Amino acid sequence: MKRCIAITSAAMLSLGAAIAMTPLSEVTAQSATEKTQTDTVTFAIENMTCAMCPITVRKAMEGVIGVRSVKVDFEARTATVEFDPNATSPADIAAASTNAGYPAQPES
Ligand SMILES: [Cu+2]
Repeated sequence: MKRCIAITSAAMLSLGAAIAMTPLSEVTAQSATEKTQTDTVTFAIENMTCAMCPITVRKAMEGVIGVRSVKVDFEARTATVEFDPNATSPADIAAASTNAGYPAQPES
């Protein structure tokens, strides 16, 4: 089973530092259910000035078909979005927030 270990290591490396903190169980669950794929992207959000702004951003992003969950961090000025990559894209999600008055940029 040396081969399996090598493949796993390569996959882990390619995931990069940002996703390295993801619990292994979550990664396994995602690859096991490829048909219901979920991507997670964090967006930098501009113009959030008060506690109500994150709610507007969240509602705008949740209105995009394919978006599964939105977590807005007011302090960090970010929104972390889980979505079905077969139904929508980071560009569409960013556009929804931008159209609501909060320009969003996917972070890489
Ligand atoms: Cu506000």
